[in-house]
Amino acid sequence: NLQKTPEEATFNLLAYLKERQKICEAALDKAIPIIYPEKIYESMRYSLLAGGKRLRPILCLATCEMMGGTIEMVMPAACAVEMIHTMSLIHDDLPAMDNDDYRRGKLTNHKIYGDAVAILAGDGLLAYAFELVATQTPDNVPKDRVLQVVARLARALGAAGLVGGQVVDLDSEGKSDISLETLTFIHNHKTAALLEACVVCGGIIAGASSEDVQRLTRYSQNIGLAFQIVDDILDITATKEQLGKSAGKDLAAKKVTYPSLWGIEESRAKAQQLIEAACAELKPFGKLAQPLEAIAHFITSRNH
Ligand code: GRG
Repeated sequence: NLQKTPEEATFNLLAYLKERQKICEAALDKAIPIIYPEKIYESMRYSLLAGGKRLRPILCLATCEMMGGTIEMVMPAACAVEMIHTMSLIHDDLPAMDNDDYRRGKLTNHKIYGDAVAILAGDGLLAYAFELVATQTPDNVPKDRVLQVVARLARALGAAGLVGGQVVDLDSEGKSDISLETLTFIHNHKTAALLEACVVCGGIIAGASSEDVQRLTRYSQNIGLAFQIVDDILDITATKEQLGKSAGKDLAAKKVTYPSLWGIEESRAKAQQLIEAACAELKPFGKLAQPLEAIAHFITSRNH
């Protein structure tokens, strides 16, 4: 029984992730049935149920449980973060942005449904994410916590988060003189902001104190940056098939990345330092922090 794993001496992360992925997939599948007009629901479901590690909802669930909350309390918020993440991937893949043909090993949304429906599918997922949190979070979660979650999610994806990071990233395209500061701005906004919202919202739903929210913020900022450094390393070391990217698109050659600034070995060392700093923030939570600790280590050891 995976509910008991934080109390066990050894923690089986792979079994934990598999179980949590299953729970999340089932909730996402249930959240969006196909009704009229079918085309838009099919397009939303095509990307939402296309696989992926489900790291964001799992972080949200794990943090809520660590702070004494339940899966039922946090599931609408967990589904919402995966919907927001998926919409950002759909829009990121469009011809006007990264122009990618493949995502998660499948043709991108616009390749199947066309640009207009892909844009609308992203918009539909984004709107539904907020509707879900606002209307489906159970009544044992005080409404002020729900309001805080809505505000945190909105901030993480707007111009202060994903959108801001994407704009600077688009501006940087093809330039070889991007500074470390700009690169870090891009990743803090494009990647770390949503990961932070996943962790912090999980904590808020469980009623975390402001001191604990600060700890969770530092944990998630560290894993967010480590995640991106590892992503940059994988862009160089993993095969295109593993990454599910378009054939012939060599991102590592075009873009300034952490490995291009620091080299692969130093990038690995920095990612490791960030993970250790992240885990240090979890010390006060003792054994209950095992899942979040193991997820932090998984970020540096993953191969896709
Ligand atoms: C949010 C309104 C709004 C617009 C979106 C397009 C855009 C603005 C932002 C781009 C955000 C983006 C694509 C960031 C990259 C994030 C990232 C590291 C994706 C890969 O995440 P994984 O490895 O993927 O967790 P899986 O497939 O496992 O979920």
